Amino acid sequence: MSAKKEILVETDGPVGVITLNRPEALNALNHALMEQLIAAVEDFEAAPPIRAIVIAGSERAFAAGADIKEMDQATPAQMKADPHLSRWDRLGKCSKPTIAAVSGFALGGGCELAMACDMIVASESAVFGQPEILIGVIPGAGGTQRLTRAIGKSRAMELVLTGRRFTAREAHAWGLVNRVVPVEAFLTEAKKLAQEIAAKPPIAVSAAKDAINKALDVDLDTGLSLERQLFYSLFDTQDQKEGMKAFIEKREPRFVGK
Ligand code: DAK
Repeated sequence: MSAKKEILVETDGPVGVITLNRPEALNALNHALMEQLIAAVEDFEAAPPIRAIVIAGSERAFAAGADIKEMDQATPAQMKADPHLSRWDRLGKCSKPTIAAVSGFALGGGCELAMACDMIVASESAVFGQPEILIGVIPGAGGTQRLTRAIGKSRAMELVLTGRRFTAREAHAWGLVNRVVPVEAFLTEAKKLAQEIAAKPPIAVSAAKDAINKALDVDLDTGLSLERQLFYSLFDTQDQKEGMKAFIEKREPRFVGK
């Protein structure tokens, strides 16, 4: 493992911020970076005061993909056996809300990393794409699945089969990106959204996230049933009692996360 810090980690009140930090390689997602990134996500997930997580790149690059120089000579068996690859699935399973702050290149694994987050705030200069076809492969970290779910089959098919890049505006029009903001504002806007969500009752936030994610995977009846179970379970929380009491008393609620 590289001793170098491939990411920077900071907190801003209840928001954990992870910044990818390999500028020399446009934040290409090598093993060391992915290991550090997932460790940081797990730390934030385990820390009660942290209620939302922002994953950011630089202005020039969110991430230009998995590190091609680490895999160009690999065999199928080596790729399959690589213990680092399981880390790619971990982010999507994080129970706390995650927001990708994307500027510049979000290509290949970079686009997949952004899509594994719950929401994407993009700068006007953000460029998305799944260019794997141009180097002889296909997306391997969720690109064919998450992109298709987000923007529909025809568009995903064209983008993955041609490797064509697409802009933040296109991504926004297609529903992949929550909002497009001026370059200088992409990180602050992502943090602002994270702060807004972090102020909400965290058990309800986590339940809502779980239910929405399931909506993409299960049939409607199963989804409705899951939603109902989660809804009922929240009546066991102090925050539900406080939220409804505060409404009746015409005051702001004070959520405690219990
Ligand atoms: N890997 C390694 N190095 C990269 C890189 C990458 N993906 N992208 C850029 N770099 C490095 C360049 O090699 C260069 O390094 P030096 O030559 O200076 O040492 C430096 O970053 C600056 O890049 P450029 O000189 O190329 O900069 P330009 O502005 O001219 O071009 C670019 C920027 C982003 C258009 C270009 O760098 C580019 O096309 N990059 C590659 C984009 C790409 O093909 N990405 C997809 C990679 S495949 C999986 C998990 C993940 C994946 C698959 C499976 N499992 C869990 C199973 C993911 C796969 C991929 O992402």
